[in-house]
Formats: sequence, structure tokens, C-alpha cells
Amino acid sequence: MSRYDPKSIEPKWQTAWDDAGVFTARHDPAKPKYYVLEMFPYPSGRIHMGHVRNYTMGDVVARYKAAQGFSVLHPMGWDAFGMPAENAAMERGGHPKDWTYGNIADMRAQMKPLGLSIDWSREFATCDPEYYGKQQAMFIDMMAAGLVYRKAAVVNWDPVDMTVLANEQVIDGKGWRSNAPVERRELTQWFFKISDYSGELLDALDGLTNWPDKVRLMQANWIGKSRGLQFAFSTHGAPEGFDRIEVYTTRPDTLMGASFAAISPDHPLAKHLERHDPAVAAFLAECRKGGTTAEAMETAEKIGMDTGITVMHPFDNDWQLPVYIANFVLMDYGTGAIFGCPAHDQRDFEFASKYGLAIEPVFVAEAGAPAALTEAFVPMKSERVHYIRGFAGAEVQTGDEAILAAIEACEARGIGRGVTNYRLRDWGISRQRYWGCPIPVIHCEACGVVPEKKENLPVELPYDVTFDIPGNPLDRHPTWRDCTCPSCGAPARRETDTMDTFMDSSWYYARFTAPHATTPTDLAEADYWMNVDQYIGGIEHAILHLLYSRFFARAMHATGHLPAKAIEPFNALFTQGMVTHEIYQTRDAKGRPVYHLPEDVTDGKLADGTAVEIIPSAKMSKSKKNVVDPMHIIEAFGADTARWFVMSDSPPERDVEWTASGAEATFKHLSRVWALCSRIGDMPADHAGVGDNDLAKATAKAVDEVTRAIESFAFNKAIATLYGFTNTLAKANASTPAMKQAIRTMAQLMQPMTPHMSESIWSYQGGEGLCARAPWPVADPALLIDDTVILPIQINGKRRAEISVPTDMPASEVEKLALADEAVVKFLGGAAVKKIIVVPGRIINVVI
Ligand code: ANZ
Ligand code: ZN
Repeated sequence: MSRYDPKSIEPKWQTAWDDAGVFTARHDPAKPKYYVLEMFPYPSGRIHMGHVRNYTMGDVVARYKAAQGFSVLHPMGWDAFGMPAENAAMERGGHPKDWTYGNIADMRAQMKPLGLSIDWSREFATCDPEYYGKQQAMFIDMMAAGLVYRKAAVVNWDPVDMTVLANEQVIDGKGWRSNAPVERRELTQWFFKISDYSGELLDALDGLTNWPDKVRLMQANWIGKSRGLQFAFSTHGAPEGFDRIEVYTTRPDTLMGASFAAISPDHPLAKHLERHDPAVAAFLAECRKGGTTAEAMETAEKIGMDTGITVMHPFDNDWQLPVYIANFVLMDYGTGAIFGCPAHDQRDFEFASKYGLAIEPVFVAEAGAPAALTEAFVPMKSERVHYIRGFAGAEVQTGDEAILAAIEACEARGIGRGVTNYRLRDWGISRQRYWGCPIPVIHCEACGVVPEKKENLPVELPYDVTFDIPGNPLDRHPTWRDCTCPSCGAPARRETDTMDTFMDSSWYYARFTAPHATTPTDLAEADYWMNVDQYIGGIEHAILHLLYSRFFARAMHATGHLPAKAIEPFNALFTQGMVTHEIYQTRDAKGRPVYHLPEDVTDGKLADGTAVEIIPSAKMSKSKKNVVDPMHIIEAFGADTARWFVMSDSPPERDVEWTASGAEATFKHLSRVWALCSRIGDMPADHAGVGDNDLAKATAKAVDEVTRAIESFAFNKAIATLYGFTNTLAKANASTPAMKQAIRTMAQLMQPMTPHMSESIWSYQGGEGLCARAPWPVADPALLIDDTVILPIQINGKRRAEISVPTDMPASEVEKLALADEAVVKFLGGAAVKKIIVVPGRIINVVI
């Protein structure tokens, strides 16, 4: 065997795998299946080390499961719609489609050299008309099933460019191109009824025991279940038709501390007042300034306007509360109206302080005396507090107890009813953008909104569009936009909104089970392959992507596109850590930081000798230039080194720091394995050794440990074991057949991490067929039993030494060995031994 040369062996084995179709997923009812999926990438054009780590993890699992005898599905595709393609077209000209497919080709070419065990025959991009046409078919089915509806919702509106902006296009409250302050505007938009599933999506989290707890918790918080009281205030001085205002509260125990009521600027009463009162109209216009991002809403100053209307406190006919319109009350939560209790809610406290409203505590700390409040007193609901203006239950009780008692008391008095609310909003999927899946409906003057006929799908995006003016090119494309009504044949207009790209990634896992089917899924295939057994991806997708996928799987089941067992599509989820790197920095003449690529820095210096400042490792990012290009690493060391290194140093859920020295050390190790293989190959066939049994035991131990480590996602431990096993093998003195057997097993154990090198070793040492197809080695349990045991020696109750003895040695022999032990002799210093007790297999006690 020649020198380790990844450049020649890696392409060779990749071709061999392809030729043999090793990674083609086969629907084989006789075999158990295993579906491993990594979150598919956005085709930005370059793969980065994070991708390498993510896909290597999936690959380790896929290769391991294949060797275990599973029929494995390990696919790859592209999450290909979205804004960057349009931005590129706007900034550099060209077409989003060409940009996207060009990037896909580049990234595929960068991914292939990694030797991933992917079934490329199943590849698709979400911007393929064959894919998004099926998504349109499902949209139409979901419309028919009542899972989709239209309603007015606010968008970010750029008043200069006269266009809707995505949240990412709003920078500091201004349009990214026009720099004009963004306004909120209402448009009719499409929504999915995910809120119908709030309770189910929450409850089913309990069953996802192979998901990280933190992801389940984040989802639960996002769904946000709360129990509260809904009741109506009677109004005084309100316009006709508004004699009651419904409010929702999660703290009915604080009703005695109410000092105002407030309605949302989007509340029907506010809108009514707007039409008749210019001051209200001006105030609402003020409220509509600023974007719709969560951040914009959070940080917006809290403002209110007294409407002059009052409401009567439900417990006291003589107690009137003023009604404000307040910008922090959202229309789409609860009832869009609240009562404020400034003493126990910080927002209400600030509001009351600003508008001179009363701040009356309802409860105080259990021990403390009432003091003047400088901020709202908001203890945990589980804490016991002393109610000074309570109306239900004991004086001292927990918030939780008081709330339940308050709901009961109110219900008994006929004031409202206990209700459960969820924070989860319906999923708005309308985007006023070009590069997305067109919503397949038509607007007809006579018939209203009519779904496109299925035989006309896909509704394909027109290619002849330009991006030189702001706005959605579909809106100004007459031949695409104008059409005939599928129902009455009259001239009509296509919907020009496209779907949120989260839709595209909400069902791709299902499409992979039958990527060429003429229907969205093939139920027989879905039935065999679903669910995804192991899903792997970044924690940044912990909430939306996973929640939408869980909802969409249910909606697909409801419309006959997935079997019932697939409504929770991901059996197990793993969220991997990031790849980090040190940051190298110098400063320019004005003292501003200038960053340098790792490849331009040697021993802390630039090529011209300038020393760089080294900033501790952080997530690799282009802006800080602390990136290494996987292509350069593969070029220098080969894919196996890159794969081994990203799996080696830390547990996969933690960050791993990429260092040049670490990569070199990995390459050296693999070279050592190669040389060892070479040496074993050169051993005379009849070479006899004395260590065959020891080697067999060490091999069994390695098999056992690596198997367990991979099963438990402890890839770094598997690698640590393999380092140790390499040393054992290098020192072993065994017969040629035993050495060959051991290194073949090592090749198999390394195969998930270093598949190319493993194939070379396997074939060189006479392994049959491809290593990638060889069944996973099994450790003989008899070889795993240790035949020696280490016994601690206690002298007068204190541990002073230990000895290693054969497990079956008689106690009398063990006594002799213990007393002859060097450390024991030294400690005794000639003292007489009164007693010695051997507890077999456990301990030796000596009394002096
Ligand atoms: C009175 C009160 C007193 C409240 C108090 C809180 C503390 P969670 O628990 O997160 O679900 N609220 C209700 N609807 C709202 C809306 N549409 N927009 C903004 N705020 C709204 O939040 C429920 C609490 O948030 C409710 O309980 C209500 O204020 C407010 F010491 O009612 B509370
Ligand atoms: Zn019509």
C-alpha cells in the first residue's frame, strides 16, 4: 500500500458506491427501514463547515443503520425559494431562477466530495414546478377542508416605494431601499388555521420523548396556553352597538385593583370612533407607524388615548373606569380589550404613571408591610401572597389558588366564564413577493375566490419578469395575472401573493418518500418510510419550522396525503452545535477593526509580519472572516479528515472549535492508520503471535464501545475509542490472520466517519465486497467479560493500594499477593497484621 493519498482514493470510492447503487433507498417490506434526515440547506452558493458537521452527523447515523441491516432513506434537497434570490436580481441583475439553480449546482458539486451516503436520485428543489405544483394541489385540498381562509392583516408598507416589505427589509423602522419610515397597512391575506390545533400541538409534545427538552419547552411557550376569565364590562357614553366590551384576563384575582380599561387600536370600537372623531383618527394613525416585527412592537413607546367612554366595575355599580385606546393591546389575542391593574402588571404600571391613573395593590408580600410601589409587584403565580383587596378564598394564598377561586366566584356571580386561550396565532402565509410558490386561486368578479383546476397545476411562475422597480413583478405581469375564471369562464385575475417559504419546508420530508409521484405523496411509500426516525438540524429552527411541520403533517393527514401515524413526522430530533473559530483582527488608521482570514495568518502574524489580535472562538461568520472553506480543507487533507475532525473534539450537541493544528493532527492520525494497515499487509502470512486472545478482547471492546457511542449520539466518544484501539493494534503482537481481522473490524468501525479510508483498508485486507455494505460487527459477549479484576486494599479502613488479580483466584492466594504488594509492604513498615479479610471481587481489608 502506498502513501495515504485522499485525493486519489476518495473520488475512486465515490464512483464505486455510485456504480453499485449502494445508497439507493429501497422499499423492501422484508427489512426494517430507517429514515435519517438533515434539515435541507438554503442554496446560498457555498457550503460551510456547519453544513459539513450537520451532514456528517446524519451520514454517520445513515451508514451505521445501513450496516445494521436497515433499509435506509437518506435524501438531500434544496430549500430554494426566498428573498435572497430576488435581492440578488435587484442588486446585480439576472434572474432569481438562474441564480438559484446556479447556486444549487455549485453546492451540489461541493457536497459530493464529502462522500455522503445520500440517495441523490431523490433530490429536488422546492422551486421545481413539479414540487411546488404538488404544494398547490394540497393548498386546494386544504382550502376545501376549511383549513385555509382569508382575513385582513397588517403588513409593513413602504410609502415611497409603494410596496409591502418583509420583516427583514425593515431596518430600524425604515424601508431598506427608500429609507422611508415604514407604516402598518391592512391587506387581505391568506391564513392557515393552525390555531385549531393549538391544544393538540401542545399536548402531543409530551409524546416526543426523543426530542430535546428545550425544544419542547420552546414550542410549549410559543403555543402559550393560559387559563383566565372572559367577561363583559357595561359601557357608559359609548356609541350605539357598543354597550358591552368583552375583556380577557389571566389575573381575575386583581379585579379589585383595576383602574382603567383599554382596547386595541384595531378594536371595532376604536375603528368606529375613528370614523367620527378626527382626534381618534390622528391617534390611530400614530399607532400605525412603525413595522410589524415583534421587536418593533415590543420597543414601541406605550401610548394611549382616553376615549371619554367609561365602563362599570363588575362588582360595584358606582365604580367607573375610563376606557383608553392603547397601542400595546393586540387585536388578535384574547378579545382585543383588557382591564389594567397597574399595581401588578408592569405595562399597566407604566401606562398608569404616564396618564395619572390610580395604582392600588391587591396583594402584598406574605411577610412584608405594604409600601409605596416604584414598579409593579409581580411575584410568581405559585408564590403565596397576602391579599388585602381579594374577593375569593383565603387572605394568604398563592396566585394560582386565588386565580382559580376568582374564576369560580365570578362564574357564580354571573360575571363571565373561565376560558382557555392560546398565544399561537393563525399562520399568515401570504407574501407579496415573486420568488415563492404562487397561491393557486383566481379572483372572479362573479364567483369570488375560486381555486385553480387541479389539471392546470402547476401554476408556474412566469420567467419574463424584471426587478428594476420595487414591488411584486407578478402584480404587473398582465398575461400571467389575467386569466379566465375556472368556474364561469369570465375574465378573471390570478392571486399574485406567493406562499411563505416555511410552507415549502413543512412537507419536504414527506415528498422525499416518493419524490417523483404525480400526487403530492404516494401513500404506500409514505406508509413504509414515515416517520423520519432521526431528524438533525440547528436549534434556530426549534420553533417555527418544527411547529409548522407538525401542523402541516396533521393537515396533510386530514386531506388524505399522509397516513395517521405520520402526524408527528419526526420521531427523534437532534440539534447540533456550531463550528467555531478564533477571530483575527487588526485595526485601520481610524482604529476600526479589520478582520483576516485564518489562511492569511501564520503564528499570529500576517504575511507582512504584522501581529494580529486573537479574539476567542466564535461561530464561523463571513463578516468576522473566521471561516475556513470546506473545499480548501478537502483539497489539503481530504474529506475523511474534515469528517473525522468535526465529529471528534466535542459532543455533537456542543460547539466544536476548528483549528488548523487539530485538522493537521487528524490527518496525521489517519496517515498512521494507513501505515499500520500497510504494515499488517506486509506481515508474512504465517507469522505467529502470542497476543491473539488479547487482541480479540480489545477488538470486542472497541466494537462494543463504538456501537454504544453511535447509538447514543456520542460520536466524539466513538472516535476516542478508535484512537485507543489504533494504539492497541499498533502495539499488538498477534498472528497475521488475527491482525488482519482486527484492522478489518477497525475499518468497519471507522466507516461511518471515514468511509473512503475504510474502503481502502477493507479491500486491501481482503474484506468481501464494499465496506459500506458489510454488516456491522458484533462483539462476542464472552470476550467482553474481564478475566482480571482490580481490588482496592484498605489498611485500617483507609485505601492505601490496589492490585490486579485473576477473577477466579482463591482468597488465600489473593491474601498472599496483597501482603507482598510493594505499596502495602512500604506502608506496613514491618507492623504486624492482625487480620486480613478478602471480599471476593470487591475489596481487601487489612487490620494492623
Ligand atoms: C388584568 C391583569 C392584571 C392582567 C394583572 C395581568 C396582570 P398572558 O398571561 O401572557 O396570556 N392581555 C389580554 N389580552 C391582551 C391583548 N389582546 N393585548 C395585550 N395584552 C392583553 O397575558 C394575559 C394578560 O395580558 C391579561 O391579563 C391581560 O392583562 C393582558 F395584574 O388582565 B391581564
Ligand atoms: Zn367566475
